[in-house]
Amino acid sequence: MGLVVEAVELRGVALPLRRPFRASYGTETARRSLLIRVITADGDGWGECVALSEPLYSPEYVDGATAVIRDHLLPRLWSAGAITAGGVAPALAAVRGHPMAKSAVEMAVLDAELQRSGRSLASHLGADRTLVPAGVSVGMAPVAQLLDAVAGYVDAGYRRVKLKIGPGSDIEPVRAVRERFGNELLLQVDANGAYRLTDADSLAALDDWGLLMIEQPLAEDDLLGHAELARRLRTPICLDESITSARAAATAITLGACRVVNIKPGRVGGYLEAQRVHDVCVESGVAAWCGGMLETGIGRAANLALAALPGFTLPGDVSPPDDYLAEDLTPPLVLNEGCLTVPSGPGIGVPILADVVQRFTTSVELVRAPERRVGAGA
Ligand code: NPG
Repeated sequence: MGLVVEAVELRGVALPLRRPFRASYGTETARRSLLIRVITADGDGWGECVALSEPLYSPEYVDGATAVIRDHLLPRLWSAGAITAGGVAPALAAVRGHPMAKSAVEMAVLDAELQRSGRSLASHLGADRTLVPAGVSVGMAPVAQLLDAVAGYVDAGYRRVKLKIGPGSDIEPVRAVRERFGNELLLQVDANGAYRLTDADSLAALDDWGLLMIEQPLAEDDLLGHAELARRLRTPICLDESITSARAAATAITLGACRVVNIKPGRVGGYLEAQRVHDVCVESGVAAWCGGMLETGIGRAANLALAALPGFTLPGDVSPPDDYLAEDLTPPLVLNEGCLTVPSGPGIGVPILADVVQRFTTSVELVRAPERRVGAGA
């Protein structure tokens, strides 16, 4: 039975980061984020929109996502009447793009639906384990600082380390980390599309350093370039930004553009599409792992549920938010021997700390569903 959403709260929050996070697309010093709360007669559900404050990772950004949800997605949600989580994407499909905004709305409906039935997101998605190994993503930094950061993560027990790279900042940090920590460390790099195919020779120099993969070396629309690069590198190519849907994943894999896929629910329009991307990877024998977007504990808890599916065969960017947020919106997710426990409570499965949410709120807007005519049905 569908849920009747009575109102949706759009809440902007700004959470200080413990340290700036630098990647080839820019530097974040605080995590501005948008929380969605759907209010239904059967209880509430929460979602988190992972768009950044500026459109630097992808075209979406927090203020744009807020406007799209309010002005274009919610009217379609109201028109759909009583809705199931599986019905959200079809109801919103007429709106082009905006996967992060759509994902947040679907996540909130999914949370409400699962809370109502007492089922966890992990079991709903098909998780087959209760612990997931955690990798950590280290922002760009001068080499001495980078080595200190990696040392801390190795001591903390992380199962693999990912370095952000870009032209002019690639071989040197990789060599420094390998020389200091040896070949046993599971190490990978992420370029966020900063290279061109003409850089193939300098990327091939990374082949000597035993990397698990190089993530998104070229532009997101350059699948043929990635396929060509794959023929010229020994290091496996992983795609992130290019994988916008299960269909895009199937195309990239068929073209030989990647041997590994980073799955991020926000980037593909929701957890249900993320599950389908996972299925494509499993059917094609391609390794997958769960990406991260500096989520609060709300989004991260949901990511842990996804990361517990059987096709997630590599450690994901699922470090506990405590690592990068000065304060989190949920009780801490804890790293234990390099693993995190998959939340097992109903829905997203973690409590939300209302007082902390309140303290970091920068804006709140309650959008009510239009009055339904009596007898018009749900
Ligand atoms: O642990 O969430 C994390 C960070 C992982 O590097 C990470 N994310 O390009 O994948 C990325 C990057 C990112 C962060 C992208 C924030 C967009 C927003």
